[in-house]
Amino acid sequence: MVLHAEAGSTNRLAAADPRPGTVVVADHQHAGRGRLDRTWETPPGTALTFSVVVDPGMPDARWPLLPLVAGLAVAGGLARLDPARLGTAVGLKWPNDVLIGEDKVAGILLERVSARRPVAVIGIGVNVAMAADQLPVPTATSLALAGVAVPREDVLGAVLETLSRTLSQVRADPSAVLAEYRRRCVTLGREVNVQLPAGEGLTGTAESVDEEGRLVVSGTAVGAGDVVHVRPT
Ligand code: BT5
Repeated sequence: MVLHAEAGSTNRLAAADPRPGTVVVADHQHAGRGRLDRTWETPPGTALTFSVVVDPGMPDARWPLLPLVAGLAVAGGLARLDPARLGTAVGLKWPNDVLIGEDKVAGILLERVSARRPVAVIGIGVNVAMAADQLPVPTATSLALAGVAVPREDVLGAVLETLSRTLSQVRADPSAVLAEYRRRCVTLGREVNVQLPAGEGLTGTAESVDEEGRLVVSGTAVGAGDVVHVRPT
């Protein structure tokens, strides 16, 4: 475990020396990255920002499951911190935005890095202690705002534990992990608008998550894209 008082992006640091098992934590991250060149913003002292290097030990064909696995692990780790408040309140927006109610409490950036063999750098940001006026965007929330006051170390411990367990499970029985994912995924059954990587949009009902981890929207399987929940169906 490498702990930095301050870092630009823990994903960048981890990717620079991607040894499986490495965990890079920043007390404050000042140039956090989201997907597609977006930014991840966290005021000092309020968030957990870290990256884990993982050798998934899975064939390439199963790599698309990893973002879902990471999301499920983070959601499960947060739920365990306070089962009464968070047990069922923590949901996943496909593929891996971690929500409390409709708002994002944690984000995940998973990157494939080629070392001796390809490894995954899994970057995780959890909004732990932000007050309402510290939220970077109106669609964000924090554990504190959900009534859960917990030290960041406890969040790190819980998430690392569920991540390691969920990775072992997916190697042994991917279908069982996908079944658990579907139970946590609040996108299913909703009307959604998906912004596809090529730029076009797709609107329809999120019907299922298939065995490859793709979201099926009104009959079309989508492997990557940004989902907006339009309204409950
Ligand atoms: C993500 O991207 O959600 C991935 C975030 C990953 C952050 C971790 S922190 C440790 C590691 N090191 C890094 O550099 N990154 C990882 P995406 O789905 O693209 O969401 C980004 C969008 O979420 C932004 O454009 C904002 O709208 C919003 N956002 C930014 N900061 C946020 C926050 N703290 N909480 C909730 N939403 C936020």
